[in-house]
Amino acid sequence: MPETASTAPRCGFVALIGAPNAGKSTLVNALVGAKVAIVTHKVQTTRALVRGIAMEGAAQIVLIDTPGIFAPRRRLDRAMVTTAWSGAADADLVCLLVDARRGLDPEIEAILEKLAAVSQPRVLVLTKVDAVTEKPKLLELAAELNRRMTFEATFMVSAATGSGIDEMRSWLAQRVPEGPWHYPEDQVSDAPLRSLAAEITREKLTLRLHEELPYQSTVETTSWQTRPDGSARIEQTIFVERESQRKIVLGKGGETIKAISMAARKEIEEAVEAKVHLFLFVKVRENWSDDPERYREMGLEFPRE
Ligand SMILES: Nc1nc2c(ncn2[C@@H]2O[C@H](COP(=O)(O)OP(=O)(O)OP(=O)(O)O)[C@@H](O)[C@H]2O)c(=O)[nH]1
Ligand SMILES: [Mg+2]
Repeated sequence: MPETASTAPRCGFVALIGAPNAGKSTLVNALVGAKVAIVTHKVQTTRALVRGIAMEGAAQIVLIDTPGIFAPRRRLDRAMVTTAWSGAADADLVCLLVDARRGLDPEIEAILEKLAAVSQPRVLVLTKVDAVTEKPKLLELAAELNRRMTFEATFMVSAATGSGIDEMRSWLAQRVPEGPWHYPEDQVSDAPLRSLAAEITREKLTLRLHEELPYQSTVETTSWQTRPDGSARIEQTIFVERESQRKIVLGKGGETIKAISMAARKEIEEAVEAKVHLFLFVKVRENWSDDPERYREMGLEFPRE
């Protein structure tokens, strides 16, 4: 290959879409090689677009993590699903992620139907292949999906074992268009640290209280001060909808919030590479999921109805 062809910079936007819990955020983190998006075992973890930046040779791959696509009911659901599709519409390439264990179910069918109207080139990614023991099943699923829709390529990946991740990154690096990088080479995400910090706390909250509440809570960073010794003093507010939920978040004698705070602080410290003093406040805001201000904070468009 002539030298210019391999060294000319390339840069492109690659959207990852799929049903809730398909493994989108986990795959973005694996491709980037750093945690830029939060992950939980719960559906509807990701709420707004998160961009993770992967570098491979002369290529910068900007991965757009999107909220899962499902039949929305509530206002927040609608905002999330609209955002997911807008992520696809703005990308150079769209990757459809399908949890290999689940296969082609009505939820995926509905996504395929809408995806047909998206004009960008498509790539199929079967995720969590480590969890599928019968390999012929994977091939069958890939063949079936390829019969249903044209994909430029099909990948079978496991973020858990790392299988298929390097191949996918290399392929994307070749495939994104030639052009200057959009971000500095060492940047892994476009999210400001204050939103990453809020997301980390939301992840810990969700992991800790998944049975009791989390969908109706949201976290905002309200203050961030760098102290003379280089440490950060961060205040965050957790919004819940009822007094009973506030009590759950606090826990007996404040035990629960303390545990959440400790886990979040540790991870925020890693992200900002500095000592962190984290102060969490829990506020009851009855209809926060109908409040436009909360959507702005999350980076979501507020659905009018
Ligand atoms: N076994 C296995 N589990 C995985 C793999 N990738 C993701 N998971 C798990 O699947 C669950 C969902 O992962 P996420 O990355 O949060 O999924 P998502 O598609 O971003 O979900 P939403 O943001 O809710 O739409 C988590 O419990 C992950 O640990 C994988 O390669 N193998
Ligand atoms: Mg996600």
